[in-house]
Amino acid sequence: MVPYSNGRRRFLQVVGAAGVGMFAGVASADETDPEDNDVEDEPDVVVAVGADDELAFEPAQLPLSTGETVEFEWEGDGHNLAVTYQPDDADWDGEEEVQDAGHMHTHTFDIEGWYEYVCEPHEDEEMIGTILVCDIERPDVEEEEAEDDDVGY
Ligand SMILES: [Cu+2]
Repeated sequence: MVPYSNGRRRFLQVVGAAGVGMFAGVASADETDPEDNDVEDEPDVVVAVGADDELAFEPAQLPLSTGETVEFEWEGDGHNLAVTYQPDDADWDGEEEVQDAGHMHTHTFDIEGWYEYVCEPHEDEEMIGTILVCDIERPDVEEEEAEDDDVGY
């Protein structure tokens, strides 16, 4: 998984931030989207959809351990999430309808493999995301100082 080492460091930072957000969410416990009431788990990772008016998913490349839950949070208007590739036995529907800021879509990735998705209104602007789900334990990088090499994803 060497090609993903940078992504994984970044991923761990995202998870840390998500953890803090989750805690705040529990404290206030007020935002419940009725459309997402089949959520099985608290999210492990949050992916921003169209943050800062960028036509992008952030992070756009996401390594996951099998069984982790991702919450996609619309931070800009006019985006959808069409799944263009996933493993044969996976059943991710994505979010076909174009949605605006504030919308959330949650999915738990139980099937190992490679996933690709696009925002159809902005596919030409390369608003594309990929997720690699594999059954590898997340390494404990607590004392490993992440070198801040700027890989411009
Ligand atoms: Cu878009």
